[in-house]
Formats: sequence, structure tokens, C-alpha cells
Amino acid sequence: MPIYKLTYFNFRGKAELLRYLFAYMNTEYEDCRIEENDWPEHKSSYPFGKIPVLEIDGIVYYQSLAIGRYLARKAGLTGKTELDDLHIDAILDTIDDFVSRFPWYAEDKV
Ligand SMILES: N[C@@H](CCC(=O)N[C@@H](CS)C(=O)NCC(=O)O)C(=O)O
Repeated sequence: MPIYKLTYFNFRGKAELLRYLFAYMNTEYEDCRIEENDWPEHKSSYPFGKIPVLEIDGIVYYQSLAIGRYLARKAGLTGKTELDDLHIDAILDTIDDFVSRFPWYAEDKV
């Protein structure tokens, strides 16, 4: 069994999909959460200065949707055909477009 370590901020955001997938798979992982105040000292350690990242056996993988698709394939959550997968990817990307524009903080403008 690979050793998984998911690193993100201490809120749901772009990592929550991955946390749901680990829960669905009933797979253990380290849920590493960086407090926002501590982020500046960590940022340069991550690819393109962004998180979430998933370490699998110590190798760092990035981009939440790429990681999500990888975990979904491992969980058997794929379509029956390539066209099914095209629909699934389109829905997922649309949700991500929406989430990316979501006002995450009370002071953010819509
Ligand atoms: N497309 C990337 C976006 C990653 C991203 O923008 N992460 C934000 C948090 S949601 C981040 O690392 N922000 C900190 C920063 O830019 O310094 C993904 O889905 O993983």
C-alpha cells in the first residue's frame, strides 16, 4: 500500500474533493494542513508555489484535478466508455470553474 500525504490549507477548498476520495476508498493518508499565516515560509517548497499536493511514497504530485482523476481511477469511479469519461471530465471542470470563482472569504466581492 503506498504512503499518501496530502498537503493543503486548513480549510476545504481544492483539497476537499481529494479528502472525499480517500474517504470513499477507505484509504489512510496523512492530512497535512498548513495554517495560512505560516504559508509564506512554505510556498517556495511547492511546485509553482501552489497547493494542494499529494505525495505518493515521497514523490510530489500537483494539480488537484489531475490528482482527483488519478484517485478516481484507482477507486473505479470511471465511465464505461471514453465518451462517458469525456462527460465526467466536462462536469468536473465546470464545477472547478465555479469553485474557483467562489468568494471564499466574507470580504471577497462576488
Ligand atoms: N490549478 C491548481 C490551483 C492551485 C491553487 O491555486 N492553490 C491555491 C489555493 S486554492 C494556492 O496554493 N494559493 C496560495 C498561493 O498562491 O500562494 C490546482 O487545482 O491544484
